[in-house]
Amino acid sequence: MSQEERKAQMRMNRRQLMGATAGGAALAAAGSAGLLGSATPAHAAEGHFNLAPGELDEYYGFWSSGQSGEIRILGFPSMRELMRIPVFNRCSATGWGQTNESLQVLTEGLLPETREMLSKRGMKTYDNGDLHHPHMSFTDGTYDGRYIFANDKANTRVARIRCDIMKCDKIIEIPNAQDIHGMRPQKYPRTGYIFANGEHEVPLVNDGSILDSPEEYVNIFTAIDGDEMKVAWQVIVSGNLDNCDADYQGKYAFATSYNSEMGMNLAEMTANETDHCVVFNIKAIEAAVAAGEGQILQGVRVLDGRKTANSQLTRYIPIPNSPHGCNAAPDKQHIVINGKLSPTVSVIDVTLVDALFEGADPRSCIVAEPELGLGPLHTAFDGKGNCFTTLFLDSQVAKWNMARAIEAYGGADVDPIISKVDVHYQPGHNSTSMGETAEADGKWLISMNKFSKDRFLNTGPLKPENEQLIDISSDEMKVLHDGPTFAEPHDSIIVHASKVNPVNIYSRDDPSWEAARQQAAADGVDLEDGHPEPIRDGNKVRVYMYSIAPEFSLEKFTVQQGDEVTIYVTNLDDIDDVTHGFCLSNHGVAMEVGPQATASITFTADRPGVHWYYCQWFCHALHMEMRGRMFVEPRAS
Ligand code: RUQ
Ligand code: CUA
Repeated sequence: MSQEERKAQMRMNRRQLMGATAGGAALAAAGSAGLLGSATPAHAAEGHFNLAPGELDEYYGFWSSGQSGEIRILGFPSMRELMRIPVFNRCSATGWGQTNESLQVLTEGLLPETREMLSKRGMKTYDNGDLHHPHMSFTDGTYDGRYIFANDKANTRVARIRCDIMKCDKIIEIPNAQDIHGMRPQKYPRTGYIFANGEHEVPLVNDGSILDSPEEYVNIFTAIDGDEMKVAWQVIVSGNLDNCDADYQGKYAFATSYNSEMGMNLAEMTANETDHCVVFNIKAIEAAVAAGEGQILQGVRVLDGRKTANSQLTRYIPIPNSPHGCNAAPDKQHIVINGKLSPTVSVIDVTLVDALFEGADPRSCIVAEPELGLGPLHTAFDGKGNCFTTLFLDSQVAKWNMARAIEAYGGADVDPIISKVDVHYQPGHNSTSMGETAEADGKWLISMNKFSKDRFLNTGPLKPENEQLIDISSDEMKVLHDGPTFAEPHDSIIVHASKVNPVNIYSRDDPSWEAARQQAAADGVDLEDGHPEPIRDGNKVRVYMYSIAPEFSLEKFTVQQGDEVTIYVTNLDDIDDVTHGFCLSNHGVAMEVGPQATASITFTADRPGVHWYYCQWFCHALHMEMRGRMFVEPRAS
């Protein structure tokens, strides 16, 4: 039978079964309901979060997962988890961290010394991460639906997620820095740069020649070119960097900095009454890079922006005390710096920042410093002049008015605080709907609480976080919903669904499997036709098959014990929601193959015998029958 006849027969089987069996009919119906559903306008009136079955959310929530290393997509405000995007973690379901395509993403941006260290441990890449901050790319001050960027505090990396397919396509390890914490995209004119804070200070060439000499440690602020996913430049700073944000003018980036003492233990780190917000002057930095100033270290231009350098690259604004969150308001004019150990937040007016670079007192750009309560960590905005600050120690969110805070700082007898609401318990980040863009809409606030204690059934010593949905459409904030989540969503963004337009099936031209395409071409194989026999190349064997529900094009193939086998599966189904999988029994081999995608996986076949492979993604009424055999011939002794 020719390839074309074989495919025609497989498609025929599929159609008959889809039409004839109850399971098939149900599957087909589910597919079309999905299509209709996405065409139905989402409706979520204010206060309307308890969606009826089939009703769609008004927003996407992109949630970090902290030490789980992934990104989660939630429907918002229903708070239903829709999807997980593996990034820095290893994912059993999708094969992320095992497929050749994901390993390319996970390994190509590693530093050479990291690769060497890991290979000595038999590893290709890290399999953990600590993903704190997911943020979408911007154009003209609002989300543009291209990418999500996210940091890995654990292994000093920055990742990019493509929003068309909701998969990670680039990860880079940041040289010279240690532990990327705060991370934000440039808001204007577009992203552009991704600003990434190196939190933990280390010797600038951290090769063991300097150890316990903290006075020689530095912190590094990094700008990444988000289009190329390459480091553009780095600036050495004084003090640890915590969170950051960019202005709406494209001129400055701001980073909170604690431990101006450069202490090595808690007492030393918290000794000073004030620390800093560091301002980075993007034009001045770009000019210094163009002029070849500074030094090249690990292939990156590194400039000196320390306090002692007295350069035009940075300014250090004194802020009480160990500030944490750094949030640009949608009024495009104010940056809120959250005091953490100080009960205050400090408000910077960006229109007064130019003067700092002309010699003005660094504090002259502070236009408000309201006292809100204990432990202010992060602030979100409603786009109507109000701000919402989490108070970690008080377990509250404070709603306060920016204009009134500025008047009060000027001496007027007004109270900027509008109301407070109890949250359960110890809130860290918070986000409002569209709140980190110029299109903040003032409908919803999520308070991401670090402790849930008694709010849910007891799950043993390890308890979920509690994310609380709060209606902010009126002065009085209303907690409407408790949402448990596993370790440990730090941060989230709430993006109007109109900004995000993922595809339903892959394009066959997708760059994700370019390496597979090239290998197939070199082997004279068309990925969409597969190949009836394994292609042998020494002890390397390549097996090409395609799938059309509920069949793989190969029902069996044979390799020799000890062969390094690569399986390429191309999913020829082009219907929404028909993902297949390839799972090889007793080999620890499994992957997702999306509709119209090619995915591949490489392993050593070292177990003589018969090994079934099966589709591990429920795709069809005859999904259980979607399987085949790998024969492994014993090595001749
Ligand atoms: S931080 S709880 Cu990693 Cu975003 Cu403030
Ligand atoms: Cu294909 Cu299950």
